[in-house]
Amino acid sequence: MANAQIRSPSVAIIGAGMTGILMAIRLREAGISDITILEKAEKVGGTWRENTYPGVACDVPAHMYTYSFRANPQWSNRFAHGDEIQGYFEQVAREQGLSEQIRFNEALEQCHYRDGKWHLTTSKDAQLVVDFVVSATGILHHPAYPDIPGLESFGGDSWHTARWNHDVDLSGKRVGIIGTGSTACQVISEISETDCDLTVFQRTAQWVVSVPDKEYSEAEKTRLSRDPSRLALLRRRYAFVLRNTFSKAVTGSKLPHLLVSWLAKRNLRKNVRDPELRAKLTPDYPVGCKRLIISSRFYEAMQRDNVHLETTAINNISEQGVVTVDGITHELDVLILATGFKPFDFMRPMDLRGRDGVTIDEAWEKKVQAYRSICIPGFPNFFLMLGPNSPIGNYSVIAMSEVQTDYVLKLIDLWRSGELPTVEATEDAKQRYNAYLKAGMGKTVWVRGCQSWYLDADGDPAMWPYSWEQWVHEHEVPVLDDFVHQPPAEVEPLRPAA
Ligand code: NA7
Repeated sequence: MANAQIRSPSVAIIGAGMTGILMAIRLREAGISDITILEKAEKVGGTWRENTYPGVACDVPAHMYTYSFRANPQWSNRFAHGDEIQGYFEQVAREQGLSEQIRFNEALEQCHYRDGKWHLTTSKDAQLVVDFVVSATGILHHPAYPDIPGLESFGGDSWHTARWNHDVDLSGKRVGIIGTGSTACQVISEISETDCDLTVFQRTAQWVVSVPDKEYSEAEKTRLSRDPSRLALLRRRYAFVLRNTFSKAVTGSKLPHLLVSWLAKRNLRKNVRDPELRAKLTPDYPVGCKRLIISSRFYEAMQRDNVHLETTAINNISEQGVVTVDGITHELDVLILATGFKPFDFMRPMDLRGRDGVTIDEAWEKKVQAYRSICIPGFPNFFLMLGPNSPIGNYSVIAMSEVQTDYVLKLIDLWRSGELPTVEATEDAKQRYNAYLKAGMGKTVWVRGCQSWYLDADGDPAMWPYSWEQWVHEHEVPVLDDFVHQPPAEVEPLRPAA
């Protein structure tokens, strides 16, 4: 922006995952150097550091799942494996000299707004006072443990997929897995190839589209590194296909939905021959209502001799294993919980208080909402990255973070130039924005009769119901009228930047 800068901000970024790294890079490019990054763990990577289960991979093509400014011609596969993605983020952080700037093993515990500043207390009891806080804590970050009676009484080994226990060798063991979401499908595809005896406890069948993986040969990688335009073209092609198929299919476009539905149904028909198994694997809701599963291996895995599909509901868990409502105990040595995450927890349990000591729980008592997913009225100069109604789904979350990061930088620029005394969306703007979102929800597939992690407590999808293009367009220029303009009493008068 061309505005003269009269203030220079200090910024704390919470989390050194994909978004935190990106935000730090962009802030520095904008000439902001007073940046503190707090990371609760011992290394960067966020979700890719935490999810190390067998078969972990990104179901968005790797060349799209990269920062736009840091292409990677070296991806081994179309769908990159988790450890390779983790390596990519570590490398970017190293290249950018960020690793030295990140305060590892230091979580943010308290974050209070008073006297026009954010006052932070970390797990190491350190105190920080900053102008801006960016919460880059990720969406799928808090494991959801199932509320099944007797879970703690299980006598074997048990863990959530996001806390994989690598000390236990599954071979020769009776293994049970609860869940059939994207994570479970990857785990099942991988561990079914070992000699464990695997029982899959499915509560709801899933639609699966098969997109084959592909290994890039050394020659292809060399061609891609020598010719950046080839790499850029590959990225654009994937982005085009995803936007015009999966993304449109879920937000109400008929033709893309027909196409994706056809792909999912054909995959099931063609690849599961046994009619009884096929019936059990057939969902009773429209394709895309739950997050679509991308896998060319899942159905094959489900037909292996050592894999059993159990669709009778679970009654409880006993010391021996899983007890279904028909009274049968499925005896197990290992129980894996592929039961997903709590997507509405965001930065919690951090003690976050905005203006007048209002806690985030109070602000979100009725509903988890934000203005443009990012700004929460009453929480000035606080940005929630990938907040409620970000366009998550079958598209690259990195692309989303890049759009949101640019938008946040524009807001910070308005503060630097003095056009905004603080960056705080008005309550009215938040309500109008959420009414606009709600108006679009009716035509999306997420409200067509299924339960999923997309839905909040009121059954409203916390998703973006319009097109990707519209979302990008709406983040290009901040609407000044949507922000508080009267400097609150506690904000210091403007002073020139040092
Ligand atoms: P998901 O997609 O939330 O899947 C969780 C799975 O666990 C799903 O099949 C659930 O069945 C099942 N589940 C959860 N609780 C229970 C209980 N109590 N009993 C039986 N089954 C249960 O999580 P994932 O980790 O697979 O994927 C999350 C996202 O990560 C994914 O969408 C990608 O964006 C990456 P349900 O369908 O609710 O009946």
